[in-house]
Amino acid sequence: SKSHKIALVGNPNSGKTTLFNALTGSTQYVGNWPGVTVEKKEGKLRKSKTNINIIDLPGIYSLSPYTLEEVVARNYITDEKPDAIINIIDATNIERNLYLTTQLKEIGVPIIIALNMMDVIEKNGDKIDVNLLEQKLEMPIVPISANKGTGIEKLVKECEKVVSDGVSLQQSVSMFQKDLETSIKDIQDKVSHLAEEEGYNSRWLSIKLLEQDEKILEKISIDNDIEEYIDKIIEKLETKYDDDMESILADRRYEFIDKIVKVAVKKKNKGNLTTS
Ligand code: BGO
Repeated sequence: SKSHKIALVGNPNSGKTTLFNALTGSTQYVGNWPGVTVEKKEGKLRKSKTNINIIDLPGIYSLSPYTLEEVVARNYITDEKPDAIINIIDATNIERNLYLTTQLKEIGVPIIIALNMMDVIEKNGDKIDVNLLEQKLEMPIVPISANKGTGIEKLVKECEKVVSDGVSLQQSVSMFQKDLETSIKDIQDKVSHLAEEEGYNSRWLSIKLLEQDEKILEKISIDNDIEEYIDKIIEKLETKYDDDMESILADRRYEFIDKIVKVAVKKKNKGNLTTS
């Protein structure tokens, strides 16, 4: 039967190695990513009737073009097109971890969130409304504790479900403000043919062009008139927000996360102890 691919993505220290071991056991294969000395690990999803390969991507905080690890991770996702992504999140550090999630969501590959360190959340008496978080992020979330082995079976089931139901389970939500979404749409109209040729999600490509992502600009060739069109849009937005485009978009991602975390996460000790 056909072998499916699911990429494992998460921040450093989120418990990614622990989860990878729990999911793949002794079936692991270790090598390097082509051309770079970044370790590549692959393994078969254990305890599954479906033939699924888990590909461990480097631990990263975002998908910028500035570090080797981030470029390796995003090239894998955009070029190799895994069936889905397991995005492991450290639940005790949810705001910071969700930044990567917002960027993964922009690519348009189905995401399953493995919400890790739930034992610590419970021990601290904190509460995370997982259903609400699922609704707001529009992706399945499985609470787990990778080192205790809890939630792993449910995660395996979600993996099987996502590869059998295929894509279009999730839409990339419009997480930016209206003016930014309009700009993304405008660029999308101009580059949809190019996105198709390159095999990119057109919304993702448009966001990268807005950010003037150096790795994408190196890779593709855009007509001069489209380039000028995009430059004008960027200039208008940067003047309006008095900031550079990358920061404008990053701020909007954090706003999107803030709004969700405010309603879905209740900390027992709100951390006011340090403000004396
Ligand atoms: C040490 N719950 C708890 N409480 N801890 C977890 C969980 C969980 O669900 N999952 C993972 N950890 P990695 P990256 C450690 O190594 O998988 C722990 O970078 C220690 N080591 O056991 O390595 C996990 O691959 C000494 O902790 O993460 C590990 O993403 C004292 O989180 C750490 C305490 O997991 C990072 C912890 C010598």
